[in-house]
Amino acid sequence: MSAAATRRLTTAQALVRFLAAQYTERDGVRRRLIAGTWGIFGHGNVAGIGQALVEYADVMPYHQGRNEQAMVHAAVGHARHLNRLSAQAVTTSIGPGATNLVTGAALATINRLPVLLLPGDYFASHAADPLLQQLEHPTEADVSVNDTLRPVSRYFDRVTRPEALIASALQAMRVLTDPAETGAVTLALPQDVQAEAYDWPEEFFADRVWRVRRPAPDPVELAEAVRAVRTAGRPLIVAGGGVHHSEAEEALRALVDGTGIPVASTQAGKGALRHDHPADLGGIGHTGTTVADDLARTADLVIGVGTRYTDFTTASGTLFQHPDVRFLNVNITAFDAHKLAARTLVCDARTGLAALAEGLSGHRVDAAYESEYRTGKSRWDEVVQAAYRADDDNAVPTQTQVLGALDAVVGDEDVVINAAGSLPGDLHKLWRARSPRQYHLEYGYSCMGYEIPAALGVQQAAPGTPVWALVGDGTYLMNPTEIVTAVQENLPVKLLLVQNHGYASIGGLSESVGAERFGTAYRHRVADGTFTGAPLPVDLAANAASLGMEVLRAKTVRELREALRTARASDRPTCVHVETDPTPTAPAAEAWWDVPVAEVSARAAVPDARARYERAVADRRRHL
Ligand SMILES: Cc1ncc(C[n+]2csc(CCOP(=O)(O)OP(=O)(O)O)c2C)c(N)n1
Ligand SMILES: [Mg+2]
Repeated sequence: MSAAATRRLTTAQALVRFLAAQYTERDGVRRRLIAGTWGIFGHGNVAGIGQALVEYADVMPYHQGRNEQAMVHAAVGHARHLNRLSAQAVTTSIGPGATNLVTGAALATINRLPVLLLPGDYFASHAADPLLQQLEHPTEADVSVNDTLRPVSRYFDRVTRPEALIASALQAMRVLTDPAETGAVTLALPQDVQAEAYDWPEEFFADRVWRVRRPAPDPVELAEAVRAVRTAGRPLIVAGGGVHHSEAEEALRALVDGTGIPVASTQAGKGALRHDHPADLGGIGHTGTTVADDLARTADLVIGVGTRYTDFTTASGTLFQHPDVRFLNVNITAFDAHKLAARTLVCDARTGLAALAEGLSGHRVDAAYESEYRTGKSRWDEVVQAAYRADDDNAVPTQTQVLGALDAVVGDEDVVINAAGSLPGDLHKLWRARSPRQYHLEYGYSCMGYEIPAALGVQQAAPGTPVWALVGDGTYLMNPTEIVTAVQENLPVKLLLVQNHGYASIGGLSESVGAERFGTAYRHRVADGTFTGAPLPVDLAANAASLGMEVLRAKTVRELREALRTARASDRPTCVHVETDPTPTAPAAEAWWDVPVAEVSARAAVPDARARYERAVADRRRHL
């Protein structure tokens, strides 16, 4: 009997070799599962994974990031743009490099997007504790700072012996490619184990294909779902991110064309239908459109497709007000399908929508209902036009005029990325999504600083596509570092930097809850101790230029349009810097958002805000 073939490699070499041989497959299309590895090196990974990456540079592309959190954002942007069919890995040192991953991991897991995290960890041997940057836990000796990644990871293991990698790496790939379980996956890698050699079975390195499944609906659930839709008078579809992850946009359109059921979308779902489809009502909830929210208030059947029903979508439990409203949730994750005591259809979105369309053949909503929402939709189109319109081309633009200018220059293929500030609300209400991949809002975690690194990941996933990162000044200041990476990697991302000297979003929120805009403006401190002096003399355009970007400063609507056109055509990373007129031109919120107001206070601003709060909270319903 001959001994099975083995290969003697370090644990780190074996992992990199293994990752380079993993593939996903869905609908007959095969892709690299781990398309590349981002890394910042320190003593926790330089001699292990770092050495392995140079050894296998021919099969595992390496990208040099500036900040660990940002590397995760880049990987997440990449995975989202490719509908979760390809991910990237992120390797870090031990200690601060590793804990810098936590925010990115939370973002990935909350948004159900895959990323493989490879932080360095303490010596498995504990030979020379405490090593540099090691947490010495006085009572739990196996705990390291990497344990902070457990609650934000969908799979976590610390690989304390080389051969333990085999089972762990396979489980990690299973979770990354499971559409119901995916999120951040962490393999913490003790430093000594990374460098240790082992005789690996050759089969470990063979090409391996992970089929991303499309589970079909249960026939009983399907029959009940069809009956529920057939008997509903005012059905409304809420399209969430799952529609995109499943590439269910055409199946959704076919269902809607057949039945006339209108579609409102969450931040993650926007673009599920093209904006000019007669049944597309735009965004729903706190940042929704009038037509979508009016229909939501009166819907008797809400059909959630691939949605988590966050508080923005449900207006913190106040939106769905029909006395007999019922929910039908199509979701691959039973956890989400059961929300709001819904009737469930636990399956892949595309498969489920196609099955529903078949079961509903010949069924159509009332003509009166269709004409009601079509009228509402055309009224809303006028609201968008008004918010976008600039009567004076030589004036400083308002924020909605900035969006109007961008709307005028983008094509169907452009990708617009945003995550936090006042832009997400304006975009959700106003943006006219022209293709399924265009509207890239990270609103599961709404993490300031996601936009620029995510643009790098999207650009890597879609070379040649114009990719725009929209960032406020606060967001820019939080995480501009990956501009340097864009320059290094020749990624011609476009940065639209909106300067309004602070947190317009939180300022407005603060005012509405009696907190008097405290700590939300970027202004000098004055004699009375308040930040009410002149705006700070920061020049973010000069800052972006200093990091290597081409920078265009737009002072008027006309200059902005010109700058956006130039940026779009440029093959260099380009920043368009625009100062905005703070006059609000966005339509007001149609629905509530629960931010509790102080019940007692000596300050005059609070009692009115609290009274408004109590009136609003009285509308909350529990759907049981
Ligand atoms: C990492 C992080 N910290 C804090 C917040 C809370 N927050 C949400 S929006 C915002 C201000 C954003 O400011 P800016 O980017 O200038 O946008 P603007 O509100 O002015 O439109 C803050 C602090 C957040 N979402 N993410
Ligand atoms: Mg701002």
